[in-house]
Amino acid sequence: MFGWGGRILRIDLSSRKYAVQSLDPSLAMNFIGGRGFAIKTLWDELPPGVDPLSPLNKLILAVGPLTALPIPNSGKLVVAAKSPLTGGYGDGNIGTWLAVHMRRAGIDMVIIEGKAEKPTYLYIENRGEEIKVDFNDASDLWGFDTFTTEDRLKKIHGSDVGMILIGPAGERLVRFATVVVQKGRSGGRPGIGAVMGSKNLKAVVMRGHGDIRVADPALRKIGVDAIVATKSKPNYPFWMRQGTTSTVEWAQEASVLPTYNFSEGQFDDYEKIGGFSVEKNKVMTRSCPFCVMACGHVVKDSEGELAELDYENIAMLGSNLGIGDLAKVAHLNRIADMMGMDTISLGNTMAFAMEATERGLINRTDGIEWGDYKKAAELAMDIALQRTELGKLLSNGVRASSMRLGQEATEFAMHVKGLEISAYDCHAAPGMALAFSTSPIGAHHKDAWLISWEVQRGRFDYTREKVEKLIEMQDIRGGLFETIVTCRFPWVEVGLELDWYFRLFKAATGMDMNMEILSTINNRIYTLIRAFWVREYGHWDRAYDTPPAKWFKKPLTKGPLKGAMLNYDGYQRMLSWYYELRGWDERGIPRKSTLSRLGLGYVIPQLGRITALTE
Ligand code: PTT
Repeated sequence: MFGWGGRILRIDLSSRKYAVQSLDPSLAMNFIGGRGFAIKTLWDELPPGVDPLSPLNKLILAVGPLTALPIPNSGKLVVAAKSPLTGGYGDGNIGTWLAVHMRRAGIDMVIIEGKAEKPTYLYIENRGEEIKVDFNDASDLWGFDTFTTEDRLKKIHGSDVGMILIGPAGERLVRFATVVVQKGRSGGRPGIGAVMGSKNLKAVVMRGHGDIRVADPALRKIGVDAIVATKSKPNYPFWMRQGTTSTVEWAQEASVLPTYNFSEGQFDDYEKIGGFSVEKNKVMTRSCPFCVMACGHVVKDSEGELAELDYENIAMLGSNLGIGDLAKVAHLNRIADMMGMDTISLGNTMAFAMEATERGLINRTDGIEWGDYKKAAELAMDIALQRTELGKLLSNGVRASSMRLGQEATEFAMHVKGLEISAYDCHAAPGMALAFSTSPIGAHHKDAWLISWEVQRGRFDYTREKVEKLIEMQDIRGGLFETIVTCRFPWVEVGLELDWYFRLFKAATGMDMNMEILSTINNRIYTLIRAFWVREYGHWDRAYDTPPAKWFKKPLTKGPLKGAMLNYDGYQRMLSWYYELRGWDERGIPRKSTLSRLGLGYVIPQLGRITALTE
């Protein structure tokens, strides 16, 4: 089989044993790779209702058939597990040399199970067909931040290895701890770093040797042509100047820049933290392996140290907290990277604490005021290290924190399914609100960035057309980029045509790919992920697919869209269309007929035990 390495590496940390298994070709045909492999494995292998922080949870590292090939931006890896933040399916897509080394070693997926007796890091290397895994003592690394840990591991194993690792937040089971590498690549928003921490696993380091076999040697030429095409796109030069950070100015103009815990869509000091400010202060850029569109813009933070910024980080740690100073925002970003925490969730939880303080739900001495940067920096460290009661509380994320503070707090806890919302205010964007609410991991924008299309096409409409567009986007982002496992930026940011990916897929695997195939595969993946959520929650409710009360009840008070808020009935109408188009019933549970049609008949007995399934 061309395109895939054909091997799965299974590692048991409890017994310190490992085994190499053959990749089942039907897994590749039906699920392609990356997220598809992850959900199939988690569905098949996790005991239903398992505690995500127990040894029974599994950490999945999965590449896809286009990962690490000589094509635009291919150095990506899917990291997945049952999420300790949401209790459902969780994944992230991180740029790392580990992805490249997995491909060189002919490994499509690593499944890590059990729990090491003491802090451990894995060193994996292949010699031809043989794969060797060393279980190394990580006691000396435990407690160190991600930057120091990376430097130390490189000193031991050489700077050309691939790795992912966790910081103190992952070790201390912060529910939104991520895996980090390259001093600014961070992945696995739904607490994949905490899953590593719960397994006493500090890092996975790999060196792979070998060639990646493809069906057609013409792939190299198509790949180079695709790189040239990417670089020739009209907005490529501007992208290289500002990357995602130019979204600050766009979001301000469109009134969607999250401000004061998603209460407003505009921020008075937006220019100070915008793309032009980043451009002016930039000292270098950083990127993932094989990237031609470096998106990590590095500036000096308020302490004079280097910190990498993206739009999400700026908005969530800047305007959403009322902080209008780029160097200060960069410092908060640096803390998150070093501790190994997700910036989006960190910004959300701190904004939640600010609003709770304002409303008197947290007393002012313990709490934090809008824009208080000094306290925000202390609080960020406190969340990572859990030194105070407030730090401990917030380390569980906004859903759990709000439930402790009472009903009023749940109305301004900005999450869907427990995952904190990423950086787009949806008071006047029902389509984007639906995108957040139907994202397979909780409120992340990665599966559908509908907002710019929606702003252009009529943001106050609640139409079926919007839902159809959302599904198309989810099928491309989820079905293609999360399964072939390459970066979506060439397509979404500079407009590299999808056809390039279909041609590359054919050259790598010998198999056809088009929108129709893609849509079936993504429907299969989305439906299996939905079945997983229903199984793990033990029931389902439309409320889980509905955004927070604030956007329905508390209108924008400033700017050109003053007075705007979401309409509940209109939103629910769109949600019903969404379910219908996915083949799920009115409760959001996959229909029996859909499961059978997608080849997921094996799901029916388990789901049927939880609830009566609709035909
Ligand atoms: C992603 C999420 C994002 S999405 C951002 S900024 W973005 C935040 N970045 C963080 C960071 O930095 N430090 C930190 N401590 N936490 C952070 N949390 C946030 O994490 C990222 C790029 C980006 S930058 C995006 S959109 C694209 N995402 C892709 C994706 O999801 N799939 C895909 N096939 N291609 C993608 N390409 C782009 O990659 P998560 P990364 Mg990330 C400092 O992982 O869990 O999905 O969270 O992985 O290597 O940093 O690449 O404006």
